[in-house]
Amino acid sequence: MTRYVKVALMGSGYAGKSTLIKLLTDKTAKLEVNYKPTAGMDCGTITLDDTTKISLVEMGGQTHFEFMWPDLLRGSRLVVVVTESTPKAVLKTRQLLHKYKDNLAGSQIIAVANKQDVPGSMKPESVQDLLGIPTYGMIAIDPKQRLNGYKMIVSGIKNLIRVAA
Ligand SMILES: Nc1nc2c(ncn2[C@@H]2O[C@H](COP(=O)(O)OP(=O)(O)O)[C@@H](O)[C@H]2O)c(=O)[nH]1
Ligand SMILES: [Mg+2]
Repeated sequence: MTRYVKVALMGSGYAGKSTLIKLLTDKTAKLEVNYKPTAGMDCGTITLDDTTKISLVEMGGQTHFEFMWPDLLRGSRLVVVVTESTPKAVLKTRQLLHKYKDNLAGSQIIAVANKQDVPGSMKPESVQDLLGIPTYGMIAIDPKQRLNGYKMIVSGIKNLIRVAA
C-alpha cells in the first residue's frame, strides 16, 4: 500500500510556489511561464520510494484564498514556506508565519528563499535570521536546481519518518 506524506507550500502570491511544484514534479526543462495566480490550491506528487509518495499541496497565496489555509495546513507533516528574497517580501512572510503560528504548531517548517537570481535578494542565511526557521536558497525557474529542491524536501521528510519510526 502506498502512503502519502502531505507537504504544504505556503507563502504570498508570486513567491514561486507553483514554479517549485513544477520544478520538483515535471520532467519539462522549460519552467519560465507567464504568471498565473493559483486559484485556491495546486498539487503535485514526488515518489520517494516503493511505498511512500510525497503530496505537494500549494496553498493559493492571494489574500482572498487565505481562508482555506487552516484546512490545507491540517495534516501536513512538513510546511515549506516559500518567499521572494527582497527584504520587503521576507518581512511580509515573517508576518504570515506569525499569523498562522497556531496552525503551524504541529508541523516541521522550512523556508525557501526563492528568486536568488533577482538583484538585491537577501542571502538565505539572512532570510533565516529574520524568519527563525531553516532556510534554503532557491531559483525555482532554473531546472539545474531540481536536485537541490528535491533533496531539501526529501531530507525534511526522511527526518520526520525517522522520528516517527
Ligand atoms: N526570476 C525568477 N522568477 C521566478 C522564480 N521562481 C518563480 N519565478 C516567477 O515568479 C512568478 C510567480 O511564480 P509562481 O510560481 O506562479 O508563484 P506562486 O504564486 O507562489 O505560485 C512567475 O512568473 C515565475 O516564473 C525564480 O527563482 N526567479
Ligand atoms: Mg501558485
